[in-house]
Amino acid sequence: MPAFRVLTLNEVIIQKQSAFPYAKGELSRLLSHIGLAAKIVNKQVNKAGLVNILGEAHHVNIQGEAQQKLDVYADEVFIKALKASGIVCGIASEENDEIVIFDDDLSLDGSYVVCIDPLDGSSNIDVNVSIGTIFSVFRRLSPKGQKATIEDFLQPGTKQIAAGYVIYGSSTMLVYTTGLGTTGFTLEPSIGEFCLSHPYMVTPKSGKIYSINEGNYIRFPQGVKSYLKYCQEEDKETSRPYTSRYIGSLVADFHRNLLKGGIYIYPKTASNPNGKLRLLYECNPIAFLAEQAGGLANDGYGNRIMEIQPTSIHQRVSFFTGSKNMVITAENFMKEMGD
Ligand code: AHM
Ligand code: MG
Repeated sequence: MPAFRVLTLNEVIIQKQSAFPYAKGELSRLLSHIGLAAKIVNKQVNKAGLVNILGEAHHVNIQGEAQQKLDVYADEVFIKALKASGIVCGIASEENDEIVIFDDDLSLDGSYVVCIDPLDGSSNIDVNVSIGTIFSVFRRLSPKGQKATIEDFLQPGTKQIAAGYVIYGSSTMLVYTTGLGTTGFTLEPSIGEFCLSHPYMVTPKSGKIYSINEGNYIRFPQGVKSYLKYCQEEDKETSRPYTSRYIGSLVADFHRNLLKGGIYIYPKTASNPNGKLRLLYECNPIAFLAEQAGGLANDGYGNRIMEIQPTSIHQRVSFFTGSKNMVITAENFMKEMGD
């Protein structure tokens, strides 16, 4: 018989609800809808190699059914689940150029907007490598009862009410924060529940892992090049050389570094002059989780990611996140090289 000391996502959300300033159970409902959508997407991700779900979106399969790419499917599932929650009035998603506004009576009264990357790590989807969902929740600025506006989404990350990710990896995990620490749950597939597995996630102050796409080396700012040289130099006192690990899935790379200690860098490059990653639904939520676990998330130029005022929903930003001391050292190299 199981010990029944297992706490599920919904139980923990309800337990923590009273500590939340706007406690009316709304945020709990929203997070549990995200958990539900994650389970549906997870099911599909798990059988991605078996079913004809991969390939071109809108391609018609042998039964005459329209096939969908997994990222389009995930987008639809999360949108439906968030709409069904009745407390979200709009969504900004990586999959949609414009914001998606929910204009049914219930949703118009919703207090929240969500920024989401429904399935991040697109290059890994078709090859059975870890991918993730990343989300960020804000209270709306526009009056309730009206349609959500773009301004509701263009809030700095410091205004996030909640953020999190789902990693579809060797296990499926949901990691979230509401500003009271970073908490992780692992999906127990046989009972279909996210079970509390990482109550207080604290990232090491220093780590030994650096994660960056070194194939872009020639296009990196000089500060990043110098920092990489530092990472690779021999120095027993600081456990160098460090180890290089790069999956190419932000959630998976960040998750590993969060647990083990490390730094993730996606800098500005000659081909991506503003960086590649998106502020609203990739960097802000990851930054919130990193800071709540004792880490840092900056742009490489001494600016805190969560303090950047967004100007457009798909805005890109250069991103340095992970163990505090490593981010500080990397930014010192950037400062020294003046780029
Ligand atoms: P995507 O939103 O198209 O999937 O791009 C985001 C991904 C991140 O998950 C990952 O960290 C990064 O892009 C990898 O980029 P690159 O292949 O340039 O290293
Ligand atoms: Mg993405």
